[in-house]
This record gives sequence, structure tokens and C-alpha cells, in this order.
Amino acid sequence: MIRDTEVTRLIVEQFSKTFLEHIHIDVAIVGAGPSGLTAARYLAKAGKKVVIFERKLSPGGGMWGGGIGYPVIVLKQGHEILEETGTKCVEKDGYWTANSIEAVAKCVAAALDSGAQIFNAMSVEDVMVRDGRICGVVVNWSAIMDVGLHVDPVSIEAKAVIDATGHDCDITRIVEKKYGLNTPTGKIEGEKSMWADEGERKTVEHTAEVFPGLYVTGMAANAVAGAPRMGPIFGGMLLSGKKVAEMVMEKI
Ligand code: 48F
Repeated sequence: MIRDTEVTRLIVEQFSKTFLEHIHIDVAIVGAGPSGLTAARYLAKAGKKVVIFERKLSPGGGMWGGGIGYPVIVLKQGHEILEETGTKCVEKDGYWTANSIEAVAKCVAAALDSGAQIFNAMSVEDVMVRDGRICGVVVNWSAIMDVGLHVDPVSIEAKAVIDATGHDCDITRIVEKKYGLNTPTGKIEGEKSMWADEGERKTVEHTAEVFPGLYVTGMAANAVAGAPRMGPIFGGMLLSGKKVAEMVMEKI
């Protein structure tokens, strides 16, 4: 016989236990798009305690829909990073293509298998700062934030925070507003119009620590630095995710 309240107890008990095991972590990654998932995989594989906080129910960010909803992504570089997850990449005319649904599913699975934790439906709404350094994130359920309920969030301590929130560069925007950034101009330059070749190069180049303890990766790196968007080509996201993982590993 199934006892309904046993289902309740198991869910609440299991989630509370997992959450409490992750209130002091090495790296908090905000956003489970391709760059965040890749960073999480490499960091967790290196033995770091990593959590991705994802605002939506489904991790995957902008990769699900390929281009114009056709579930295909294109890569010019970095296909080997995707292949490490088990995603099949097909070479054609100097490019690689992959099924976007397979790519998301396998990037998520690879991050989890490496030991990263994903908390979905949870938004990061602020950071923690001590002695001029980011030392954690402030989180709340997305549903609470979407409805606009006046419910206070809770905090998670982390040695490093990675902003992988894509075009919005949500976390860097919060820090810019309150403290300014350690970038050449000290502010967010804003994403420029589509130019895949330049955007792909710049997203890796601009993957950086923009405030002590805060790193940007993926499209957030281009939005902060004022570089172009690049549409449904994803090699730069993967390379940026790998680069940010290496940068963080050197520091913590
Ligand atoms: O947008 P997204 O996929 O970021 P990315 O890894 O990749 C960009 C590409 O998908 C595409 C592109 C390819 O060339 O340009 O756009 O840079 O994933 C960002 C994730 O962050 C979540 C959001 O729901 C999405 O899944 N997110 C955004 N803000 C928050 C957040 C927040 N404050 N808290 C938690 N999650």
C-alpha cells in the first residue's frame, strides 16, 4: 500500500538533507546553460563542491531550441568538449552539428555524473560580500520571485561565484550596481549585434574575474565586455565554460 504522507516525508527529508549539505560550497554557478553546465562538469570532476542554481524548471538554457526552434546546434570549435559528454557531433563542411536535445540531456547528465548538484526553479537574487570579495549567493524559489511575494531569501557560502546567466548577466549587473566592477570601464558595456565569428572569439577572451570572487562565462562574458552575440553556434560557450573552470581552480 502506498501511504501518501510517506511520499511527502521522503521528498521533504531528501531535499532538506541535500540542500543542507550544500550551504557551504566551493563554487556557486548561476545558470544551467551550456557554459554553466560545462564549467560545473570540469570543476566537479576536479573534486570541487559545485552547485548550479537554475531559475527555470529545466536546465539547458538557450540550447534546447537550436536555431529558430530547429533542434540543431552548430559548432566551429570545441566539439570535443561536447563529445566528452557522449553527444554525437557530425562534421560537415568544416563545421560540426549536434542534436540540441541530446546536447542538453548529455551536458546535464555529465555535470551530475561528475558530482555537481543542480537546484532548479531557484533564482539567485543577490550576492554576499565580505571585505570587498564575493563569498556567496542569496537564493529564493523562482515562483516566489515571479509572483512578487515579500518572502526573504536564504544564503549559500561559496569560495567563488560564476555568472553563467547568459545575455542578462544578472549577477554581474547586481554587483555593478552596488559596487562597480574590476573591468577596464568598471561597468557593463552591453551585448552588441550578431556577429558569430567575433562573438565566438570574444566570449572566450572575455571569460574573466570581473570582481573579486565573481567570474563571467558564456554569453554573460560578452554582455559585460560589449562584444557581439553569436546566435545558435555553441563552441564558444563550451570553451568559455572550460576556461572559467580552469581559472577558478587556479584560485581556490
Ligand atoms: O542563456 P544561457 O543558455 O547562457 P549561456 O551558457 O549560453 C548562451 C546560449 O544559450 C545562447 C547563445 C549561443 O551562442 O548565445 O544564448 O551563456 O543560460 C543561462 C541560464 O541562466 C538562467 C536562465 O534561466 C538560463 O537557463 N538564469 C538567468 N538568471 C538567473 C538564472 C538567476 N538570477 N538565477 C538563476 N538562474
